[in-house]
Amino acid sequence: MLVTGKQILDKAHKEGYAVGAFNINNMEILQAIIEAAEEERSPVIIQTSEGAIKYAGIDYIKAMVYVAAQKASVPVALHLDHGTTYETIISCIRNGYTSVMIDGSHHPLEENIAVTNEIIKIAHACGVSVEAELGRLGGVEDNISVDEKDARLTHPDEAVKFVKETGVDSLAIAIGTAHGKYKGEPKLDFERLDTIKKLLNMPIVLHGASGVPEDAIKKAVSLGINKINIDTDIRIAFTEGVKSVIVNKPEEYDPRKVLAPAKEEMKKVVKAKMQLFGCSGRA
Ligand code: PH4
Ligand code: ZN
Repeated sequence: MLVTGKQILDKAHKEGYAVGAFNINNMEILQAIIEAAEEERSPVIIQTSEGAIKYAGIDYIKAMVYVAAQKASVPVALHLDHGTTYETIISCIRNGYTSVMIDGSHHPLEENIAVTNEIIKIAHACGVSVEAELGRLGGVEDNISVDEKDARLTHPDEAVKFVKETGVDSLAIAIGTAHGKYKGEPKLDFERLDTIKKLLNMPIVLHGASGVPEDAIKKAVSLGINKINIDTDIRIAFTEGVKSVIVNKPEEYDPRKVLAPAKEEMKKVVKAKMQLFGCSGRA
């Protein structure tokens, strides 16, 4: 069944677990995630970046996710990940997304509040949930000093002001994770997370969670993370699955047989994440 992001995340916040938000770019990725959610009896957030929309087309994405959600017996939300332009966000609302992210994290605080409020006014009037971001995630390739990295992390007082002046449904915070493949081991600022969660008492989002060690994820969930974004780990599973066929059966030319192991690999990854995040059995 199709639900809003808020319906899924308010329950996770109340009951103290996190829900996986998995990025999709094509049908096989979507099917792998939905099958995993059904088998785990888990709520799930299907999300698409602006890049995914450009790649697949918003009409294809909407049609695929709506079919999947209508057939599914678990709650499914369709979410825009890192929306940056007014046009994309409005287009997602018009196309039936049940949740959108307005990423104003690159703006100064007041401007981030202003662009977030502009989206919230429209989204909430349409019954669509809104995620915003405060603080800057590192790129894994970023060659910046420790002080500079610290300065990018979410400031608790700013988070309080941001939520008070926007009324956003969930907030993505920067506590040391980065998008993409990590070179070293990420160090998460758990004290900062604990402080922010206690001050805000609302659903908190972690981006860049692929490659973060399991014990760090468990601790982050125990301290109040309720939505965890995973993309890179699914990309790796997909590519490894395809590679295994290309390498082991170079004579294979049926796309269905090339993609079947990729789907199985992705499904395994998603199921393991659901168990780790604590959303298995919560549907
Ligand atoms: N995301 C995924 C962003 C994907 O433009 P694009 O399609 O490459 O964007 O928002 C995450 O937080 C996932 O982080 P991960 O890559 O560490 O899993
Ligand atoms: Zn992200």
